[in-house]
Amino acid sequence: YTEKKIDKEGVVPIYYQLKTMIKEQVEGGRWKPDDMIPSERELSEKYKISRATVRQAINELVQEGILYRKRGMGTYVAKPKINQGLTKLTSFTSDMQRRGHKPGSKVLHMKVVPPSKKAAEALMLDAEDEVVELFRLRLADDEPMAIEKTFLPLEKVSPLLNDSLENKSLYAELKEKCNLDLVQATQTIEISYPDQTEAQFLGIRENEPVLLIERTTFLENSIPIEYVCSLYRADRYKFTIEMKA
Ligand code: 16G
Repeated sequence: YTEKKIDKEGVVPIYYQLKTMIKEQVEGGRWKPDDMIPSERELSEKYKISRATVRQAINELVQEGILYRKRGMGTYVAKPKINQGLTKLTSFTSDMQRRGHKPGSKVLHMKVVPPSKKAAEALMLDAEDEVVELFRLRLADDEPMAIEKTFLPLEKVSPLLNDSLENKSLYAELKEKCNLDLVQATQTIEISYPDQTEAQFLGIRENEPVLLIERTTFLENSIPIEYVCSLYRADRYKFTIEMKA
């Protein structure tokens, strides 16, 4: 492996060249998750560039979730994002297990409420019908990944109310306790920003972008059973879509 050099005469900004070099070290696996990277001073001396230039490169890599800082300690390599496929209808629990992470969830609340307009529409309910609103924080290896607000028609899922769903798979419970088979889902993904409470639950800064994901899940014969609105950490999560021509 030969070290790349910084081209000081070119049109590509110097900070950008350094940023690319650091990214390549991380992606190439030479710098591993939780490794400490050289300090600003070391990098500026090594490449004979200003500390402000080094700082700009590092700041941007921190913002992109490739590096993270520990106060008064240094800058470290972040863990790679969790990559979830969007080809199969799966649960958070099975996704995490398949990737070798320990799934977890904290129930923030579970209550019976009248459906919101959106939930009523998605679940094809009337205003008089009731829904179970389940608000959960999802964890991977004890680290917060997402918050999910799930709406389920009470009429079909009442056995869920008997037990706590703490650290349990909703999909597994729907199958076992309610005898419901989920067969398909429609999902949208867009950018959003958490409010103060949401950011706190996710352990991120307020106004750090997140992925807003809405899903409606169906039983056989297109009967809607679940409407979920979730916020996923954009610094820890990415999605892969498979396409066939
Ligand atoms: C995933 C789904 C969510 C579903 C949950 C069930 C996405 C974006 N969301 O988190 O809609 O309610 O799995 O997981 O994939 P569980 O069975 O582990 O509770």
